[in-house]
Amino acid sequence: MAKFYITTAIVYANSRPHIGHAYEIVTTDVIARYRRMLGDDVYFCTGSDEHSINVYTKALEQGKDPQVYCDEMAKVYKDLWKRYGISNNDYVQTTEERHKKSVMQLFKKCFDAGDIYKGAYEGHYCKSCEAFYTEAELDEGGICKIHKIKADVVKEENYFLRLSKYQDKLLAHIQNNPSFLEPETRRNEILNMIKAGLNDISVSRNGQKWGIPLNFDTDHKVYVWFDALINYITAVGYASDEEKFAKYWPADYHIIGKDITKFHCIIWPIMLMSAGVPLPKKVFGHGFLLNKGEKMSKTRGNIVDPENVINVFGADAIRYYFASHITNGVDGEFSEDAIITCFNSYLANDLGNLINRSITMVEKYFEGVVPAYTEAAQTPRMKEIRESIDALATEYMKKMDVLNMSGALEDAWKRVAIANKFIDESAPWTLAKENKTEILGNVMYLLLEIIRVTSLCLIPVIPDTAKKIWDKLGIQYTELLPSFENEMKFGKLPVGTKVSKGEPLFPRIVDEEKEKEKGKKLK
Ligand code: ME8
Repeated sequence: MAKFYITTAIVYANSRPHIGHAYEIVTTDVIARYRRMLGDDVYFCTGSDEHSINVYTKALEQGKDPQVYCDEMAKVYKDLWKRYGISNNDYVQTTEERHKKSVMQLFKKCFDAGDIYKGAYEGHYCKSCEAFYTEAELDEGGICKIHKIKADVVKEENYFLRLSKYQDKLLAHIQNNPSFLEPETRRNEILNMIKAGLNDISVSRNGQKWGIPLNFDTDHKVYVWFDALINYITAVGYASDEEKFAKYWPADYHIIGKDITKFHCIIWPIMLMSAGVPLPKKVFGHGFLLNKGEKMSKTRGNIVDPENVINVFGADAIRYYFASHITNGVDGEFSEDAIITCFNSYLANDLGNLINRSITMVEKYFEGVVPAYTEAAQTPRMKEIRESIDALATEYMKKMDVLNMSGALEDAWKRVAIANKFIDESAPWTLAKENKTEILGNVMYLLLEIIRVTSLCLIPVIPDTAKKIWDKLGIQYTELLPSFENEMKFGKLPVGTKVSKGEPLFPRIVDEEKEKEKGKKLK
């Protein structure tokens, strides 16, 4: 059993959930569930980034104790992720004791290695990015390029980490390990940054009230990014559980947004190199969800609330949309119209209708009992379809293995399209009239097999619905299929099984606004 450790970024605790957070955690969940399905020992972790000064300020504004506020916000996220069907094994809050211990240990290792020194910082600091910037990195007038706010001018005595010392080593690592940082565009950005030269960075802030104090100089708090990145090792037992740490570290995947690649691919690996901890195997910087082509931001007032979205559409529609309609690695579009169209056409029409029509016919022509497939009645077209079923597992896994979920689902949907077309091509109603029972049995068996293999491909994406499909097919599966490739082979559906149509799985989503508009036009 291989271990597989996967993480998302940890969210700033002062912000309410954002649809971009939901996108990141859903796509990570799909990968985690995929690996679990294949039998890996998966550890999937997410969490809250709580030592930002913005968290402290927000808590005080609301008249709350910062820790109480952090716990409340963590609960908001945990409850929401449950509704999204997220299967994380752990949730790290950076104010937890286990995390403080882990931060202190890593800080000390870097210090003992001679890589942390006291110096004076004079420059800019964007509160929203929680990042230090040189003037050249900001827009004119010292404006942060990301948040469009004026960065603070800071003059502080801080502790610095020697990024410069590790510049060549990091460059060589990324050049020699192309899979360390994906996709390619992110990799090139980071390689260029390293080649341009790395400056040492502050890893402590002086005189702040909130954060983890340095135990040898308590006026200083650990810089929030240095603190937050360490969550990835805290979760698997760094400084608290050696056995667990040896088992799960290094992480197989850090899934993060493209805006924070620099922290994960420059600062984080150097912290680990300095402390003598192995580097994660891969950092994947996904794209951003845009709202009708525009970046979502507070100033534009176009941030989509994932709580509203799940209230309206339910988890299946959103999970399927994220996995199938957004190409991992590039920016994607989020709109309610796109979700409705995707759900209605891919799930309700393509798959839902296929299931309904096929089972209705098996009930009508074979009293609901799965008929035998006979070689004698096999036509060349049937043979082709059989072969395309057999080829699906390899195609699907090849894409899932490189995080191309949309490609993997596209391959499955090609089979769904084949099946829908095959109903019309083979006209089962005529075969029934002409008493061509063997041929009709083969047609039905092929349709049911396509439904079955599609449901297996859906285990990581919409697991509860995959189970409902098995109920309709009268078969028992689990989400754990170490022999996935074998189960995907044509012919695994037992002959004689009783199918049942039951309730439709994907009732079409009606866009009430549009229906009203149509009504108006008709009048
Ligand atoms: O950056 N589309 O937290 P965060 C897709 N605490 N993803 C988006 C997005 C969008 N529109 N907006 C944000 C932080 N994200 C730090 C991380 S990790 C040690 C510390 C993604 O709450 C973003 O890229 O601002 C990041 O990966 C995650 O949401 C959390 O963002």
